[in-house]
Amino acid sequence: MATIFCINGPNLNLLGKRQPEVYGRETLADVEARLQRIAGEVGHELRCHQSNREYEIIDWIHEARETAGAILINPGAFSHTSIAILDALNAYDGLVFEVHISNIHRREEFRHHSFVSGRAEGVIAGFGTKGYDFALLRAAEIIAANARS
Ligand code: DHK
Repeated sequence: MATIFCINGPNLNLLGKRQPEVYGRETLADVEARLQRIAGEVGHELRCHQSNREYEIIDWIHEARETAGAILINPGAFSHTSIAILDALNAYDGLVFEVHISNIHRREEFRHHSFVSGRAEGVIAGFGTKGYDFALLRAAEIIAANARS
């Protein structure tokens, strides 16, 4: 059994309430409950965090260095600005999956580039909150394959 972190960045605490036409009507609690169920089914421990503060996200990535086999991360707007989050992920040896609820490539140009993408094993955008499920299942698949080899 591995530990997997799910880290959500700024404004994702308002999921379900802000711009539902972009981010949907599910709350973060709804999404995290579903992810916990999926993690249980595939036999992993999931730890979910959300913060509007860049340093807290960095601290959780540092904590993952000692404890987690994979990080699922939606850095929110920090995707487009934060070299510090990229540096923290570069100091982490496990799997990284980047999730965006919306299709950032169909939105404003400033959302098209993410500093995190070059570090991630996989990037998912535009699948709504289902993107977290896919990222979690893919992380579990790679963890299982690595354990076999
Ligand atoms: C979430 C945000 O808060 C935005 O700042 C990003 C991302 C897109 C998402 O689609 O989940 O640009």
